[in-house]
Amino acid sequence: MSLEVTDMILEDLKRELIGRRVSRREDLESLVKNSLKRSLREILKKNYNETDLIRLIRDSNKPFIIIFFGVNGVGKTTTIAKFAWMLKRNGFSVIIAAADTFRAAAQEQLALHASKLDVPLVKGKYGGDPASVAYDAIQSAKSRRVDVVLIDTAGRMHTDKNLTEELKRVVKVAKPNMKILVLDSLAGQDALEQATYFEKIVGYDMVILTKVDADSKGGIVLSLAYKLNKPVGYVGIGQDYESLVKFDPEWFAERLLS
Ligand SMILES: Nc1nc2c(ncn2[C@@H]2O[C@H](COP(=O)(O)OP(=O)(O)O)[C@@H](O)[C@H]2O)c(=O)[nH]1
Ligand SMILES: [Mg+2]
Repeated sequence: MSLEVTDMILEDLKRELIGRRVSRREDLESLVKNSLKRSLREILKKNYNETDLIRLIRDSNKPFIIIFFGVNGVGKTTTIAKFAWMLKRNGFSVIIAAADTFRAAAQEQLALHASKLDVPLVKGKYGGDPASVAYDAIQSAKSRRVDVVLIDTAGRMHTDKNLTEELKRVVKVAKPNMKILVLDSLAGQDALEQATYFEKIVGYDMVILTKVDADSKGGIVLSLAYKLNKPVGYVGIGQDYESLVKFDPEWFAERLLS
């Protein structure tokens, strides 16, 4: 958790607790813990509007286009597979665009998921133009009347200027209905830096926080809510398709203190 957020929570606690009369029978520890929980919950709820993605897609023109980005290894590809699974379960048809043409194995990884999920995949050549892969997938979705296009992209850092320009171009060509930043809960304060960077270059509507099942409390969520006004829509809690769940502020506050 960042120093800034910590300070804010401490201030909150002071306001709430200093000068308060406590009866002899009251348990001090649980009194403090409850105040702390209330404070965390308030921050987590600050910008939280429960995005009902399923309804949003149902009510939108088709195809509904979602692009996923984030640095290498955060879980973009896995999250897209989970998303495809969830969307199919809700009755939507899905097509995946493998617009990560940068890493040789990336296309194969997606192809494996696509065949397991029985979802069509549009691939590009290794080193090819990711924007044209996205474009082809969207055209194909239009002609086949597919509901949702999920676009996977190559991982990138702010140090890589080419990849930054490339992502901007993919976004420009695809004109997505929704942009999703994928962050790894194990990245700690680095995740905040990534969130700031991607906000600057392309912006995004939602964050998905992965690997919350690993040994991490995910304190980054507090910074995201407090500093960037960004809601976390879903969290990844495992490697299988079912392990993508809606973010729940109550659950998260509980978890931070457990
Ligand atoms: N435990 C756990 N592992 C995850 C989760 N999401 C992704 N992973 C793993 O993280 C690794 C990198 O994922 P990948 O989707 O290839 O990341 P990408 O480079 O961003 O596309 C893989 O081994 C995934 O199985 C999650 O929610 N929990
Ligand atoms: Mg990938």
